[in-house]
Amino acid sequence: MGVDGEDHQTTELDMDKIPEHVAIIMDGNGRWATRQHLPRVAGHKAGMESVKKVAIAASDLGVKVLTLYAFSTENWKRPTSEVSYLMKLPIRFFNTFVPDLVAHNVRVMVMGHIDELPAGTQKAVNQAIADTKDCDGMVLNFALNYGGRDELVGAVKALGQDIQDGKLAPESIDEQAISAHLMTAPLGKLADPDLMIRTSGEERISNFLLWQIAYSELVFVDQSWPDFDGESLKAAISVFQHRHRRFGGLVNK
Ligand code: V07
Repeated sequence: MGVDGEDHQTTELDMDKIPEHVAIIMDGNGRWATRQHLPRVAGHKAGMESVKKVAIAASDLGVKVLTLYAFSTENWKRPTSEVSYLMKLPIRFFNTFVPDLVAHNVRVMVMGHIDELPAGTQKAVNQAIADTKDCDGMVLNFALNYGGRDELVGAVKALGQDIQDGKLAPESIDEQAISAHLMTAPLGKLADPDLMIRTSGEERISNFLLWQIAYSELVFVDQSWPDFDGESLKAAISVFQHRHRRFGGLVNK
């Protein structure tokens, strides 16, 4: 409770030090639901509402890329009923939220193996991408059927193929060549998150972005994803702003 008697926080941010790329592991939807005796899918539904709120809040703060871990390559191991519910969320998201995104000039991008998703889900994802393609504000980048190690396997395969085809010499493989073969390559100089947030108290990366977080600030928050809102995002950005970034002592971006 603040001195003004209102039950809200007001985090003061340095608007000149807003992280350009924020990545979030949206954990705790199932636990949030179970805690209130609801089925796990109710947590995923509530989680989607958080996606909408947090995306607009990030865009309003001037974040340039917001990457959200929506579905991992390991999530297929969950019960079939939960997986099929999750697979419908991009459709629901598309039907209810794309006009709002366009109004906020937000562009949807997706990284991951979209080709392995149900046809209707692929269609909704591609529609969201197509309908927002002219937006030049924040990029809302969904990691969908994505795995960090799988992404690196793909990059190594592509580099190996380039060598076999005589297009690349092994000695010319450098960090830039690897980055160029990752799923974040379309983000260009914004490919690496400045800030990675994980909700729900777990302090792990769980095969989300691996290469790209080499110098990211990691912020773990106890709130479940359905409870995370614009104010929570500001609080995490405030933590980020109080860290001293050293980039391995090499550069000072
Ligand atoms: C999903 C809601 C957020 C909490 C975590 C899991 C459940 C948005 C999307 C989405 C993905 C691609 C796209 C448009 C929307 C989504 C899945 C799960 C599988 F183009 N939320 N959300 N996709 N959850």
